[in-house]
This record gives sequence, structure tokens and C-alpha cells, in this order.
Amino acid sequence: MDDLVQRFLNGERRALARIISRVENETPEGREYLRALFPHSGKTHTIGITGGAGSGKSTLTGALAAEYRRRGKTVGIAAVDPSSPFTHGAILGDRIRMQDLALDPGVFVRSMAGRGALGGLAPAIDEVVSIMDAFGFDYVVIETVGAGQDEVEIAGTALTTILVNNPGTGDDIQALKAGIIEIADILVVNKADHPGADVLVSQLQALLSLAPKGSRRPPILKTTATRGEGMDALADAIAAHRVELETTGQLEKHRAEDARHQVLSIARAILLEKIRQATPEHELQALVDRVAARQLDPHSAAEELAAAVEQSEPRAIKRRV
Ligand SMILES: Nc1nc2c(ncn2[C@@H]2O[C@H](COP(=O)(O)OP(=O)(O)O)[C@@H](O)[C@H]2O)c(=O)[nH]1
Ligand SMILES: [Mg+2]
Repeated sequence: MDDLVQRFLNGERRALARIISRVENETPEGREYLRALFPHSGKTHTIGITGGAGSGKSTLTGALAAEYRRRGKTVGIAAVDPSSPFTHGAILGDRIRMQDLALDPGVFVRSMAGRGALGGLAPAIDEVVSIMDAFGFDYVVIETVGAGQDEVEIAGTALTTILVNNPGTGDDIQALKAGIIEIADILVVNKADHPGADVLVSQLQALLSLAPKGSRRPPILKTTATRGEGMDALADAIAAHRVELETTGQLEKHRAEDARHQVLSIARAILLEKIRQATPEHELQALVDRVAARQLDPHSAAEELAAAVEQSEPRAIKRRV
């Protein structure tokens, strides 16, 4: 393990890839790496990119990464999207530029299916991001489909969250109603080469003007990710957002909230795992069946599960002695 950590700290990408795999698999060894590398994390600027499927999140992520490379910055990319065109470290799409990116040692891409042994999608992703952070990337971009609550939550834990919209889809206002807009620090109208981009910008502006006085109005930017257009302005807006976070004290608050979120979500996963261990599958099934048959209410069933953990704890300790 020490050797792998040393190679990681020396900047070896293969060591980074291996450690991420172990962390993703949620092995005890993976947790040891997290512990060892935690002191090296906390410097990166995390950027969440969320929006509907097909809105151009992956393309935008690649184009933004290319912009950062032009600025001499390094970028880690965590794509939490099973349909993501990031494959085997190669970003498909705008062929030439994207392939350059895949070969660039200043960019590291990790594609993850939305999974997690305990059904908790969030912890594994937070952890992968924290490993990328420890590796020393200037930016870590997290791409998630903005459909489910989990994805919104993941994107929301990033320092800067970007919501991608498209002209002429009609989905956008829907997404905004669903409360996703509340987590957006920057609104992007991507596919600005399509008709209706300016109309959508106006609609978004009108919507934002309804927000209570004094609340923050996220900037709205037009991009054509396939051509890399608008990336300079987007990178500037991200930098401006960071300055804003720093000067208003929001950065510290964000870090504190993120720490609380991480601790609680890991604690939740640990407790759930204990419950699963204390109750054999057939007993769990029997309990669930009684709830389905309305012989037992879900709350009482859950309390029975929790009580089984308390009963099994002393036994577990005895076994270890
Ligand atoms: N015309 C146009 N197409 C785009 C733009 N950005 C992405 N696309 C295309 O939209 C499709 C979906 O893009 P992708 O990045 O995979 O979307 P994701 O599902 O949100 O990650 C692909 O065919 C892209 O080439 C854009 O700015 N203009
Ligand atoms: Mg994608």
C-alpha cells in the first residue's frame, strides 16, 4: 500500500487509477487509501455539470477541460453517467480535440455507472472526487444527469454547479420548476448554434427575476460546446464565482456543509450495512412481506431491523475476543 501511495503522490496516473478502483469497490483497503490521502485533499475547485440527457454535458465538460489546458491548468473528470461517451479514458465527440485531451497527461477521466454497494450513490462519488483532489488537479469536473435527486445532490456538493439547458426542448422550464435551479451557480444555454437560444436566455432571465430580492442571480451564458465556443467566458464565470464565494465567506460555509454531508452519508451507509449484516436476507424478506400484506407498518418493521443491530453488537464483540 505504501508503495502505491508513494507513486500516487509522485503523480503517477496508474497509481491514481488503481486507488480509485479500490475506493469505488468500497473495500477496507480502499478506505485506508482514503484515510492516507485525505490530508492531501481540499485544494481543488470542484465543478458540477448537470442537466438533461443529451443536453451536451459531456461535450461541454471536454470543451471546458480543453479551455483549462490552454490556461495551463490540470483537470480531473468524474462522469457519473452510464451513457457517457467517455470510454476507456477517451472522450468521443469532437474527434481531434477530444482525442488530444485523452492523451493529455494534464487530464484524467473516470467514468462511473451510478452505483454503490449500499444503494448510496453519493458516498462513492464524493470519495473518488476527493482522491482526484488529493492527486492535485486544479479542477475536478463532475458530470451527472440532472434527473434524480441523487444526481442533483452530487452536483450540489461541488463548489460551482452549472446547469445545462438547450433551446427548443421545452424541458428546461420543467427542470427549473423541479427546484434544480436552486443549486445552479451558473446557467448555460448550450447548443447556441440551434435556433431559439436567445429566446431561452430571455425566458431564463424572466424566471430569475421572480426570485426574491437580494437573492443571487446566476449568470446565464451561451455556449456551443461542439465548437468550443463560449468556453473562455464560462471559465471566467467559474473563476468569478470562486472569488464571490471567498469574499462573501460562502466558501468556508460550503466546506463545512460538505463535511457534514459526507460524514452523515457515510454514517448512514455504515448503519445500513450493519442492519444488513444483523438480519439474514430471509428474515428481511419475511418482514417486508408482512408490511406488503399490511400486517405490520413500515415504521415498526424498520425499528425491528434497528433493534436487531443492537442485539447483535455484543455478540460481535465476544466473537472478536
Ligand atoms: N449542435 C450542437 N450539438 C451539440 C452541442 N453540444 C453537444 N452537442 C451534441 O449533442 C449530443 C449529446 O451530447 P453529450 O455531450 O453526449 O450530451 P450529455 O448526454 O448531456 O452528456 C451529441 O451528439 C453532441 O455532439 C452544441 O453546442 N451544438
Ligand atoms: Mg454525458
